[in-house]
Amino acid sequence: MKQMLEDRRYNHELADIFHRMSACYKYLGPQQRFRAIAYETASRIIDGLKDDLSMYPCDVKSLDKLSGIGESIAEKIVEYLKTGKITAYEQLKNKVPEGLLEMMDIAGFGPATVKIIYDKFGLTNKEEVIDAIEAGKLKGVRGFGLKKIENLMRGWKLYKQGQERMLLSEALEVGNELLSKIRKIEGIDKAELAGSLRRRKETIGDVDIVACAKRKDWKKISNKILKLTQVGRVLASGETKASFLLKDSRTQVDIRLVNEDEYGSALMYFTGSKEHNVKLRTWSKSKGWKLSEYGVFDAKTDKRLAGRTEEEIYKWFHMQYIPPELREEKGEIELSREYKLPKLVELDDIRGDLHMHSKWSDGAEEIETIAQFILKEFTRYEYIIITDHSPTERVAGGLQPEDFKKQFLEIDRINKKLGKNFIKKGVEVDILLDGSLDLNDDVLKQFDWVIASIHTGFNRDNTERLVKACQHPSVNCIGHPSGRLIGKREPYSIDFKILFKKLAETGTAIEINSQPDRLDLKDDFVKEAVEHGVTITISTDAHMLSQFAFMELGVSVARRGWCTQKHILNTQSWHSIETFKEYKAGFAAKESSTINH
Ligand code: DGT
Ligand code: CA
Ligand code: CA
Ligand code: ZN
Repeated sequence: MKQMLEDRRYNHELADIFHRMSACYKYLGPQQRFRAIAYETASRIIDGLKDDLSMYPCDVKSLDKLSGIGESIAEKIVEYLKTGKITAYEQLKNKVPEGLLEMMDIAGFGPATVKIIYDKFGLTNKEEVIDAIEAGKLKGVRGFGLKKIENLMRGWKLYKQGQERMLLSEALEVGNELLSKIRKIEGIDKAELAGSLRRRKETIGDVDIVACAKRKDWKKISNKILKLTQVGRVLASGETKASFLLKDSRTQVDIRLVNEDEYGSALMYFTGSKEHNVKLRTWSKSKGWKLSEYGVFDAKTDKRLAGRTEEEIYKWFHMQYIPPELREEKGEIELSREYKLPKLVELDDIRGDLHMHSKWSDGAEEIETIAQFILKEFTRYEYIIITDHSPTERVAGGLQPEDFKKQFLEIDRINKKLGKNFIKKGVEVDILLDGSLDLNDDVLKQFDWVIASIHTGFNRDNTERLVKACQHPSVNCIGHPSGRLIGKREPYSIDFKILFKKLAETGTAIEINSQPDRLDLKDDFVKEAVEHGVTITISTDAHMLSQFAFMELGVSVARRGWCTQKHILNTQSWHSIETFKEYKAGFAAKESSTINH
């Protein structure tokens, strides 16, 4: 049988090459802008494909049919599948400083900056560049003022942090793949993800797995694990523990083998968080018990009291089960002792997706294809809202008012064909620099759902812009509120207290955007928003079909933010969403009447 990681090889390699080709074109200047965009799109699409390209028919005509892949790029794919290289890429590499290209992924290092660095200083890799900046060698060069240098160093720091930790989505993918293989090894009774991955933190340092088997089999099992195709360099291999790096990546994996009667306590210990563990252990000590990774024991007699499962331990402690997402030492232990933990929202509670893009703006698919896909793959969904971009988003194919009119007709046509009002008419409207919106009120009124988002002006405090958007009578939700891209762009500054108050007062919702590098609003702020009475939405912002699965990530952010089903708007029927909108409309009417009198 062919192994999963090997099956996926072509997609990752090709996505990577197309990303580099896009970088080459970016470097070569504005006249190559469209090529740069086309290759970046192709890279994203290939990375998001469910099946490996090697499973597709290897000819230009079939590949050309993939949305977002044009004929010229299809040719490159065929060439790569057949020969293992792309001639155009080999030629392009000669025209650019290859070692500097990846710097353009770092905030602040645009093509113009990188070009100056290369032309003026002849630096050829990023370490040299950073050394030069730190040594003050770029000072005084035109275009490298104090502010610019600061900016570059901030971008670099963020980039380095991003390299050290993985995004949750990547870690889940490799973690689950490994887990399913480990569970199949003979002698393994049970196995589970542990660590920050089980707690679903937004970034993951390393992957932890706890597995249970009879002691006599440990050595055999350990050897089998280290022979899995995913395993690269082995860092440690004892009887009870195996640590290794994944092949082709810096990701570390720690696997522990434990006995059946200590599986629960080991899982609990290695799930963490460390702070949670310390607190729980201290508390149990005060009760005369000893809690460790090996079990719960009587402190005096050392008699084993519990440890086979986590449930058994909580039961012994007279505590409510604490979901891993809450184990962060934020009051969960106290509440669990009173059986007062919230019943967290679940993926199955979600009844619709409120943010997505179609081919009309920068999405990859036609609206009809999206609807058919959702009806087949997400059978619980009762509605979806198409929210393409407004005019200002030129690069993202923002629509003009007359385009939206045409889009409405198209949506009506498809809904009629489906026999139900499944697709709703929405928009992601830009919040302009002064806080006004990119479409006028008459246009905005016609949508079923309006998300207002910031896509410009990231280097300032944006509280006022967002507050103004909340006050707009047609705005139902604020999209990706902090603007951050994990590992790439810091959030802009916002006074969340002011924003949350305004959201609650005006009946405007706030989004948890489920894109893996956004996860924005983030967990801690979600908790705070809910405490202020703000309504939350969880949306994918999908630009292609594979991204609808990101909903799971958004739900885990909501769970880490202590949300129950009732805090999340899209766990409700469309009828309830209409009711939510009425509150806003009522608020807006009241406001305008107080202004008029
Ligand atoms: P990460 O990998 O940085 O994303 O975060 P974690 O939480 O997965 O941390 P990791 O991999 O170092 O350790 C896994 C778990 O093991 C951690 O959540 C709690 C437990 N643990 C590790 N070191 C200690 C420790 O010194 N004391 C206690 N009480 N628990 C620890
Ligand atoms: Ca870990
Ligand atoms: Ca670890
Ligand atoms: Zn969007």
